[in-house]
Amino acid sequence: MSREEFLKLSGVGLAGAAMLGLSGCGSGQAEGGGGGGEYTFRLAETHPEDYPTTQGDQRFAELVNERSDGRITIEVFPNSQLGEEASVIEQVQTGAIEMTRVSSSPMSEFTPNLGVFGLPFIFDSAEHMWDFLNGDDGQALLDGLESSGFKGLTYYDPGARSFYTAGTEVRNVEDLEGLKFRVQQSDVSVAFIEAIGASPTPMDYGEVYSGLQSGLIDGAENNPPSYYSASHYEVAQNYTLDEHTRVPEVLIMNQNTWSQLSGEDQELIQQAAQDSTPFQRERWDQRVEEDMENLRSEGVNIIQIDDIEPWREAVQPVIERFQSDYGEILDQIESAK
Ligand code: GTR
Repeated sequence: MSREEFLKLSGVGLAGAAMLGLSGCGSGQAEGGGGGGEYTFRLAETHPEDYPTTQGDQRFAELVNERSDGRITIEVFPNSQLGEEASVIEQVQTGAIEMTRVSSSPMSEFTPNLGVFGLPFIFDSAEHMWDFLNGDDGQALLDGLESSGFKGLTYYDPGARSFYTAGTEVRNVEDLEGLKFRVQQSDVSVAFIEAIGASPTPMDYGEVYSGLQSGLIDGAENNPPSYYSASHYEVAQNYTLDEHTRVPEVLIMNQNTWSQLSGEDQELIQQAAQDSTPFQRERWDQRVEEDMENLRSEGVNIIQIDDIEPWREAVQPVIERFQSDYGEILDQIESAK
């Protein structure tokens, strides 16, 4: 749903959201734990239980539960049980689901500014990305989610996305030409793949395995934990570590549900979300190491890229194309180096 459609519908949507978000939860004062009503919120997650983002969600839920003395329960639903990301985001926007952890790429269809993260090679390293996200400009982007009906709670580490292919080995940027790649559902992801002369197919994460298996697509791109945990390496054996994007994960909540909480509860939830991020980042780093090892022992053909310069040059047209949309944020990212 676009922002315009959302605003048009919000009269109805928000009333519905209020009922759904807070229904069946009872209310009343609890002792300690900040005081306030009792709530149960659902949090949708794409990944399996042992994946670092899910572990971050779980830590967030535990902290909220502890600090509210059991008044506020967050139920984490892993494995896309509540739907694929694009549909879940829409449901969080209307309030049918209260919370989710998703990638900024599909979020950019709802909050366009987040599309900047789909642009290739804008961060030099994880450190550069975190310096930006933890600074005022990164926080402002998260706060900007409010304009499309979301409360942005915190960022999680997304690692770096790289290409993987079935068949063709990609050693140079020219090797991408003519290949069909699955992309996340966002305009910027589509434009990026077009700019390198390949052909983009936006599709849900849950369909990538069968897309690779059937030959509908030649490849996809993701970080090592996703490539490994979703078993995509079984049907796409070449992994080209070009690390083209770092697309932050975001933990978000329905804005209307958020605005009905007391100030104390808001602070409690906000703080718990922020406090879950260092834990998620630690798990992330461990998991990337483990999964690179797992991929090696599965016999995946891992292709290191020694000189990334030709890749950077090849994607310049897409950076220029989005200059008018993201120029200011790109400058902020540049100055966070
Ligand atoms: C993963 C991300 C997921 C999902 C997936 C995808 O890296 O954690 O939330 O967006 O990529 O490519 O769809």
